[in-house]
Amino acid sequence: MCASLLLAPKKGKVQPGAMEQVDALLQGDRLALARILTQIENDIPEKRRILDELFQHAGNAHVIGVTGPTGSGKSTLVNQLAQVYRHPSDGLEPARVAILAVDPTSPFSGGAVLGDRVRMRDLSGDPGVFIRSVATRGAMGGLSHTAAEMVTAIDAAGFDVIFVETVGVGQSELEIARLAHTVLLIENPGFGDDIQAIKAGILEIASIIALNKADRPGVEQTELALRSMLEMDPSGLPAGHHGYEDSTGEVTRQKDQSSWKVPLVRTVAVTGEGILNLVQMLREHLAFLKSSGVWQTDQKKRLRHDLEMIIREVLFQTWVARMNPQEYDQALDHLLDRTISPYQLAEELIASDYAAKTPAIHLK
Ligand SMILES: Nc1nc2c(ncn2[C@@H]2O[C@H](COP(=O)(O)OP(=O)(O)OP(=O)(O)O)[C@@H](O)[C@H]2O)c(=O)[nH]1
Ligand SMILES: [Mg+2]
Repeated sequence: MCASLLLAPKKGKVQPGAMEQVDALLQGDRLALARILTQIENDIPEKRRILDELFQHAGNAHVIGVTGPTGSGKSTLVNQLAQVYRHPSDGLEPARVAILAVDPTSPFSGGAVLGDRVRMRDLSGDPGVFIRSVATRGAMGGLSHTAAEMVTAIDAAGFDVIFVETVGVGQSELEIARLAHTVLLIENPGFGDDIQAIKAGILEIASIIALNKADRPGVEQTELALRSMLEMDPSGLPAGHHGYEDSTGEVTRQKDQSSWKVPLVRTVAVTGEGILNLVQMLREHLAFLKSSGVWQTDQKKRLRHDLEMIIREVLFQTWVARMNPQEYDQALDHLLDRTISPYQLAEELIASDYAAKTPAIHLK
């Protein structure tokens, strides 16, 4: 069976003129971008072709993952950062900015509503800003899959900076580390008394830490605590090396020989204090990625990961297509009564399937 058939999404309605939409997107048509993002979300049959087409135009945007606890000020901060990128005071060209809010917290939590209202007020009407939210939690493939495809589309549409905002729960940090070039971690004062409150491993993925709500009490203690945690990163590597899943499925850390020292910036997102400094750090991180070659090696690792996910899927689907469902079900019964272990069964099934063509595959 051919790979493109195997990979074709099966659900969703065929939209007319998908390729015309791609052309319009590449010409900078915002409506076309919005439509294509919806098509990606809905997993329409032409999604594959659309993404194939967009791929060659992507790879230029600076993708900044913004993560941190609920209500820590991510939306307010991203809003402020976007303003600075749009209206740089230092003679730089204004950047085109997109914001992708992944799984925005329930409107009932309050924070999201306010943050988003402020965002709409300050940024709406600016053609150089594109804002979109996406709910992916619980969906097949998780955050990274749909969000990564959406980022590719936004990137191809010519945005220079893409903020991807996610609440720091579950696996989302690891996923954001895989998707983003720069991970901006937002923390707030007040956890200094309880250092355990900071999630294990979270500092490892941070490129920059913003200590937001620095107008609140406890900021000195929290800053000290965070700084000492950065110093004693247990892996022995400096923080700022993104975690990602390699081809063996193991989460490893990128060793990039970097000299990047994770900066900690105090911010007050509601007043804009510290924002210029934070933008400066984001720009410095981008310059560091480019000059050190990490940008290139990271990209290659990310693409390799994507490729291997696809290959796994194709191989698996090919194998499933060749299986006799009754035999497969019987084999599962042997597992159930524990007369064979999953490793042994996998080895047997693979060996019998490929016996005619290939030597038996031995799983480690
Ligand atoms: N005092 C103070 N309040 C802030 C600051 N930054 C944000 N806030 C407030 O904190 C609340 C939450 O802000 P959001 O920007 O919505 O936070 P968020 O992290 O995006 O929230 P979720 O998306 O719900 O996780 C809002 O009431 C903001 O006005 C700050 O620096 N100082
Ligand atoms: Mg938010």
